[in-house]
Formats: sequence, structure tokens, C-alpha cells
Amino acid sequence: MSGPGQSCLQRVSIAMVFICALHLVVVLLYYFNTFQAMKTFIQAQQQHKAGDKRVKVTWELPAIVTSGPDTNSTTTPPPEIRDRSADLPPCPETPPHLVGAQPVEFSHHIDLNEVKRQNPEVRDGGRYMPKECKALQKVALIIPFRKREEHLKYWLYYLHPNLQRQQLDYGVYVIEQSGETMFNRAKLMNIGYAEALKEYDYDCFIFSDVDLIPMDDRNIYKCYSQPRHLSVSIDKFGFRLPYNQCFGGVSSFSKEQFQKINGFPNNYWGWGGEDDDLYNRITFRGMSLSRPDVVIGRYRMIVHERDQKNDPNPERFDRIGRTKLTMDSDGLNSLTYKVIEVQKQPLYTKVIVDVGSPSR
Ligand code: UD2
Ligand code: MN
Repeated sequence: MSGPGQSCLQRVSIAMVFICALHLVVVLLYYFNTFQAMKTFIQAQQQHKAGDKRVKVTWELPAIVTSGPDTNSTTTPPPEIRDRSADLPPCPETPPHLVGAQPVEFSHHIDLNEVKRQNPEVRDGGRYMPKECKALQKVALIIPFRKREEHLKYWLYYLHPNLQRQQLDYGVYVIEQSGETMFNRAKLMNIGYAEALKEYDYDCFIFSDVDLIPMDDRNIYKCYSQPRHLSVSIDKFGFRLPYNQCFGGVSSFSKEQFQKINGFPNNYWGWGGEDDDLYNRITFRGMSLSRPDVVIGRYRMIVHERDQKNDPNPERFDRIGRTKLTMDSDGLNSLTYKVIEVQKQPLYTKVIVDVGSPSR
């Protein structure tokens, strides 16, 4: 096309198109602004609601709270704190932020204040629950303990970030045997189970030695359809299972599974045998073991000498031969102990207990 008339028409058309485009841009800008304002408003509303809930929470404890032996009252958190995640979507089966294999070494000094700063979302007592989704399980981590402060620091340093990436609703319980009587690892586990349940409605229990650090966060610290042996491939044993029935180190039980075997035996004083007794209990109750593969189940154990007052138990071979006869009367249903103190530390709950002494 050519000529003055046409060129005038052309200019008018271009002007019209330009005006239309401008109008469209203005309309889009207007909508975008309104949308942003609405989003901000909704977020503000949600934060306000969450803030309201936090204000109502009286259960959260100050940095260190101690309670004596007579405070056996149930400290179940009020519904506000338990239901905070109620309207969140469930967390995915496979947590999205896992990193897989990671280096673990024990040469550097650990400052627990620094660890707390690195894990700001862990609440006093070593409690955490994901904010982005509702955790699939409520997990209590139970550590039997006496005079292993350095090991505990490494455990907290490595495990807290892992457990958060695993999107668990968890609490860490360090069960310390007071006094100088022979160490009783198994009884401390039972006590940890009982004490953790006084605080929260846990449905899964991880029992872990203080000196075992997982090298892969795909080894998820949760419960499975069968009791699980998590520490299957430890550097100390050349990253292999030392024997097929081995059940020492780190294990997980749902509440039902643990009740079904009547917990750990209470009568193993000193080193050894209690883990084999536990294995027997599982098989006598018709359950089997689940295990991760030897790559995901890699661990490092902090090198240590045998502790004082944890000499090999000379009765252990006899006792593991009699599990079938003893398991119904020795365990959770016969557990007695005294709580000396409960401390809410910034990264864990310490329960100091008197476990009694061998009844011989
Ligand atoms: C093996 C088992 C362990 C347990 C033990 C025999 C593995 C990987 N580990 O570990 O699960 O069956 O043999 O009882 O198979 N502890 C203290 N203070 C003490 C003594 C022990 O805190 O004075 C705690 C601590 O959490 C320690 C755990 O008890 O990690 C087991 O004791 P150990 O480390 O001396 O036993 P170990 O390495 O032979
Ligand atoms: Mn050890």
C-alpha cells in the first residue's frame, strides 16, 4: 500500500494499537499490584495467627530448667503446640533436601554455643519440628550416657542438621547414669523411652550410642514396618556387619514394636550381651530386622577405650541363652528407677537417673 490517505490511516491505526497496548499494560500493572497487596495481607494474617499461637504457648521452657525426682507429672505440651503443624501438608516420603554421603571427622574442637547458632530452629531440650510440612513421625532419640561429654558434642554437631533435613518432629534425650555403679546401657534405654513419653506423644524411638555418627543422611532416623538396625556398616568393623545377628549401635522401634518385646532387659550390668538379648526378643515375637544397605548405613565410631565401670559382663552368655524365659518379666513392665534431675539444655534434654544396682 502507498499514498497520503493510506499513510494517514496507517498512522491512526498505529496510534490506536499503541493506545490499546498502553491500556493493557496499565490494566496488568493494576492487577499485579492488587495481587501483591493481597498476598502481603494474607501472609501478614498468617504470621499474626502464628504469633498469636506462640504467645499462648506456656509449655516452652527457659534455657535450662531443672526438676527434681518428685516431678513425675506428665508434661505433655498443650494442644496449641501439638497442633501447630495440623494444617500443614504431610512431609514427603523422601525428604527433598538430603545431601547423601558426607564427611565425618573428629579432629576439630566443637563449641556447643556455635552449634546452637548453626541450628537456630532447634528449641531448648533439643526439640524440632519442620515448619514447611507436617512430619510423618514423632521421633525420640535416646542416648545412654556417662562421662562422654566430648562424644556428645560431636553427636549433636553432626546429628541436628541431619535430623532437620530428614524433616522429623524430634527430641533428643541423653539419659545419664548417676554415681559409680556398673553401667547399664539397656536399662538407660528403657528409662529414656519412659521419660520421653512423659513429655510428648512420640511414636518412634531411636536408641543410639553416643559415639556413632552416620556418614549418610539418607539413613533416615525413623521407624519402619519392622524394628531397624541402622548402624550396619561401621568403620571400626571395616564397614561390614561383624555377625549377622548383630543389633548393637543404633536401632529404631515404633512404640508398638518396642512394647511388643517388653523393651530392653533391665538386668544386664556392664559391657555386652544386651544387644543380643534385644535381637532375641525381636525374633521370639515373630518380627524380623530391617536394615539399610551397607553404603547408606555407613558410620564412624569415635575411637575410645573401654570405660571404667563398664567391664564385660560375665553373665552375658547365660542371660542371652534365657531370653525366651525372661523377656516377659524383665523389661518395660519391671522397670524401676529414680529421676534425679531433668535439664533442658539448648540442644538436648538431659535426664540424670539413679538406676539402682545389680540385685545379686
Ligand atoms: C558395642 C555396641 C553397643 C553395645 C556395647 C555393649 C556396636 C556398634 N555397639 O559398643 O551398642 O551393645 O557394645 O554394651 O555394636 N556409655 C557411656 N559411658 C560409659 C559406658 C558406656 O556413655 O561409661 C554409653 C555410650 O553411649 C556408648 C555406649 O554406652 O557409646 C556403648 O558403650 P561402648 O561404646 O563402650 O561399647 P562398644 O563401643 O563396644
Ligand atoms: Mn563405642
